[in-house]
Amino acid sequence: MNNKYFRTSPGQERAALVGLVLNQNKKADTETHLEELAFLAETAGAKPVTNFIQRLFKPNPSTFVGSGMLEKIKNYVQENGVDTVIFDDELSPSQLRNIERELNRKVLDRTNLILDIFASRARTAHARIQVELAQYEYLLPRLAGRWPHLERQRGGIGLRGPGEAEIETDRRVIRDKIARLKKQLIRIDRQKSTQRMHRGKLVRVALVGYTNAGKSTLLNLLSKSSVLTENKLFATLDTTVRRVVVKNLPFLLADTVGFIHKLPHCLVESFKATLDEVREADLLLHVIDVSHPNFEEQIAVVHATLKEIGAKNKPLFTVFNKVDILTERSAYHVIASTPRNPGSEGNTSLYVSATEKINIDILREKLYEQVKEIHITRYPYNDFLYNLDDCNS
Ligand SMILES: Nc1nc2c(ncn2[C@@H]2O[C@H](COP(=O)(O)OP(=O)(O)OP(=O)(O)O)[C@@H](O)[C@H]2O)c(=O)[nH]1
Ligand SMILES: [Mg+2]
Repeated sequence: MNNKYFRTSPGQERAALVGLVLNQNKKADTETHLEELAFLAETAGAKPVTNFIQRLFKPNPSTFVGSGMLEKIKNYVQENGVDTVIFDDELSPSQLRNIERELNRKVLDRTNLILDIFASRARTAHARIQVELAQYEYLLPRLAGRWPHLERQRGGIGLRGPGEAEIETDRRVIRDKIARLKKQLIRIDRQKSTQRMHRGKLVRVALVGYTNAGKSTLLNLLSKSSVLTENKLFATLDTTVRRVVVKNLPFLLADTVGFIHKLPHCLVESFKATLDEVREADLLLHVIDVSHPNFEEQIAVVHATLKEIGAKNKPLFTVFNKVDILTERSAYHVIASTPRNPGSEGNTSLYVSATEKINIDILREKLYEQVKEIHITRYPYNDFLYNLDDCNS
């Protein structure tokens, strides 16, 4: 047992985390992914108590881990009062059922956990509908035989959102709900795209990046707003658009949902309208938490997600944030591993700290230059002074 973990407040779910090291992959990578899974579990309100890691050539088709490992997990959860076992990969419906039957505990996977966090954090009707749709899409193939032994203790992580009221076991009912939610979303999407059209020709910049990188902190700083920022994953789910003026140049800056390793496809699908803000932007401001030990993988995840949503070829301005907490050793690593010519990552890049306001004036200056280049193609004969209303959505 890992000594750094201990029993916490009553009512808090105790969770064991499980990850595989596949094929020739490095164990350290799985460990980092489990650290992130632990952060996700904490964000959802659970207390991660231990990790199980197994090296396999490929996942076991019926139980994901091997039978010996499953036995080991079973003994551990029984002896240590573990309520929930969370797997770092998406489990197939049959794997989920088999593991639950064997462990006699609630079993969640990474997708389930992310959906749960989205469900508890969705504030607007739009976000709630998007999350609910993704949850039903996830639930549909997994309905039969789930959690029969947990019937009396409904609720808790993985069972919030649509699960909280009552999970209908009738697939038809769920399909009807999915159809209804999709219709509602189409209606909202239409309204949103009309709103965006009414914003006129102002240059649109969208903050993109891994969750917790500091996007909302930068939006607040550049636009003097007070959007929620938190050291938790997925603090932002809804899009906020603010009108920013640098020198005399106005433009729109959008803050939106962050990306994550293995972002569930159903969420990307149902958050399409939210991500339109990124897809339709003229310039992307990619915010990177450079203090994170895995920031390079996070950059790759962001690029892959941008490709998935069809926003790959946009001009990109890369901002390496949180330089204030870089240790000297990691600073060397960062400088050695970032492109020699930062321009090759996109148009330009810059090291900043949003909280300590390091290099923010330079960021404003660089943003000004980039936005101006686009702006003058739209307003070739005018100066920059326009009287436009604030555009918040
Ligand atoms: N040390 C340090 N912390 C920062 C900096 N910028 C942001 N943070 C902190 O990082 C955490 C996440 O910041 P947010 O602005 O909420 O990050 P985000 O990218 O909007 O995250 P999501 O909305 O969850 O995707 C907060 O606790 C911030 O205070 C920085 O430059 N230095
Ligand atoms: Mg945010």
